[in-house]
Amino acid sequence: MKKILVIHGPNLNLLGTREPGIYGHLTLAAINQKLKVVAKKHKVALVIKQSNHEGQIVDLIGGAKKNRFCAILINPAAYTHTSVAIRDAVAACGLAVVEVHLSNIYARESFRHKSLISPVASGTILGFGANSYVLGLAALVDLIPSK
Ligand code: CA2
Repeated sequence: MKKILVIHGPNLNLLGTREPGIYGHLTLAAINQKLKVVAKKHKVALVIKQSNHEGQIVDLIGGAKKNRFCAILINPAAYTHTSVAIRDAVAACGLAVVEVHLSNIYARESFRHKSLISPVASGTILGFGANSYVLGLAALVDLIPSK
């Protein structure tokens, strides 16, 4: 079965506990559950990680191909706007990568208007709450090479 790596960036472990007006009421566990349902439908396996540490996220992305993942779904969270290291890891990983965001970053503070990741991602889906992940995973499944 094809394996997809899902990476949740910093502070996404706090979902559902604070700022529901921006990020919704669902916890990260609830979003992961939704993703597992979609993955089952598409007959792909998911490995889901959350990290608050930039270097750890770089290592996950950098090791993905060697660890036999065929694609990556990532919400880089605040690192979206700051991390050249994560951008370089995405650009170098040799896999399809879909970037997702719960909120519409372009409708928020100006410091969130720039994503360093979008130019090197296969595509970006944002602004649909937890559904961004669901849509992103479906789009990613379509990008996976069939062999
Ligand atoms: O909209 C998104 O998915 C973001 O990636 C979420 C990040 C934010 O820095 C990006 O600009 C957009 C923040 C994730 C932290 O989420 C929290 C949830 C509850 C309480 C505090 C933070």
